[in-house]
Amino acid sequence: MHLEAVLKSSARHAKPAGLTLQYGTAGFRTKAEHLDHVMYRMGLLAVLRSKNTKSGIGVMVTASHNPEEDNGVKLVDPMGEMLAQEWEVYATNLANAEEHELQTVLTNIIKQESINMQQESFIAIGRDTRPSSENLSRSVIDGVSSLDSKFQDYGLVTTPQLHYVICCRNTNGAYGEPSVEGYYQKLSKAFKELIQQAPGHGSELGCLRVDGANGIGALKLKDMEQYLQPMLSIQFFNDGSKGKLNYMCGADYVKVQQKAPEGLDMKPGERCCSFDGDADRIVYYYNDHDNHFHLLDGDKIATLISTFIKELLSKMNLNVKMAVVQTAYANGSSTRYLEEVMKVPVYCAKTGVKHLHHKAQEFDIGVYFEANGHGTALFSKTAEDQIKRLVHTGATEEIRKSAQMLENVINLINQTVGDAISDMLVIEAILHLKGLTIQKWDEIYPDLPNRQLKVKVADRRVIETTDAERRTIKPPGLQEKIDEIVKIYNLARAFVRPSGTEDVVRIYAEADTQVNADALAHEVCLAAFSLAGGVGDQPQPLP
Ligand code: G16
Repeated sequence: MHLEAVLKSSARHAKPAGLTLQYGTAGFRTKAEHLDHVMYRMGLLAVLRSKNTKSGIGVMVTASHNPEEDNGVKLVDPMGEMLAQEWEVYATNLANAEEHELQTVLTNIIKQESINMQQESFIAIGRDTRPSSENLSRSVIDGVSSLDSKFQDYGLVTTPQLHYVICCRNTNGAYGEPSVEGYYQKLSKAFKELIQQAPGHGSELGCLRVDGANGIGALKLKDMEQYLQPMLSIQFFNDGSKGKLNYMCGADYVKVQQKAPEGLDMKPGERCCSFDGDADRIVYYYNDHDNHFHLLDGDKIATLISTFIKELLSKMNLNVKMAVVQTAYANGSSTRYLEEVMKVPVYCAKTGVKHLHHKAQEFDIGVYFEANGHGTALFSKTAEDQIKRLVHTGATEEIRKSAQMLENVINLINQTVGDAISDMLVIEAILHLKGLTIQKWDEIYPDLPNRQLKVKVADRRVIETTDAERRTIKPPGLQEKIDEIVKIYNLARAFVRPSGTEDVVRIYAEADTQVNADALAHEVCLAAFSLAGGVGDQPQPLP
């Protein structure tokens, strides 16, 4: 196999000698200045994957919730899902090959996957608003072009918009029109139809305050706003016109800090939400009349959506298998509510949407959400067909109406990946259809107080986990220490895991009171610091 053009161009995207990177929770992620060679090579890999699957593949340049100085890349597989895990190894090998090894690594992938290099390929490229993203996406295009592949540069798009476009292209338009315009039209049509089905609640939802994390989500939602009026009026905050991406704002900040983003003044009861840096996550929140902040995270969203779907299914007498998939971060109260009150089976997957998505695909209807607000609902082909049939053939008006509502939910929710804009519209529609205020939604079940912390260690790979990341198996003694600490507190749970997107170890703790959750998180943090090789100053208790 002659790859002269590839090697020649590669010299313009030279890998810093000795730099090794790991394919993490959502692709490669690190400081932007270390990523030029990775982008070029992911352009190459995307072409090989496209030839291998005989389908279009997406490459999104983004580091999502990470600070503005970071960047990263997410690869999108044919149906809009994350890159198949078997290919993550190829991605790592390719990213870490020294210049002189590149030809061998490429040839091995081609051989191992029996790739026909004459097969046509197509790559869709998108990027977020980071200052480094434009140049890095050019490096992806260089990689794609050096293998003579067709491509389309979609420019500034949200991550879920790129996933949507890929799915539309590969289903020959069955999922929708493969353009950002097509995305706006599909979602807004389903949203409008859903809202109009609300008996006696009118068709205006009032104002929603959106924190755009100073990122791409704000830009795209502004473009879409005209399609949503007059039903939904949006007030934008952190729209990128002045602040820095993800700095003191955005879904990750709000979830981890458990407070409102900077620059957003809330009056009691006002409905607010935050997107993350590439608009694939969303969390809601409000202040009550005593000015206490209330967060409605991915767990609350999963409960709202799955309860709504379950109610419709029971009105339709439709017996399909539905489940909710969460991660170890799910608040214990949400899991109990879903299992014990809603009687919905709940499964725990490892962190990373790729894991939740796969688990959710095992059911007729799989609702998956990470507590950080990343999630969606998946409907199997059989479930979709049954629902669509009932829209016309349902025995009663109630069955037909419920089926119609569910069909609109199917069209409104982005089934390819978690999507802040699509999830927001689904939530707004459900609140409206059920006549729920954000307070009433919050009151469905009370969250257990919880705390997330992070700690820096010399090499986070010294921590190995098992049981969907709920327990550690390495370093020796850490799990025993955590068990010992957890025993002291009521309704307590805690775990430690290495992040796959940042160079930190994450700590999660929940307990009966906030004071206890904070103390538990701190003690676990100290244990991780001392047993996993913490660097810098010893973590201090929360003020
Ligand atoms: C990515 C993944 C999420 C994951 C998050 C944090 O989110 O897509 O599934 O929860 O990273 O992962 P970790 O704890 O391993 O750092 P995003 O929104 O940053 O792409």
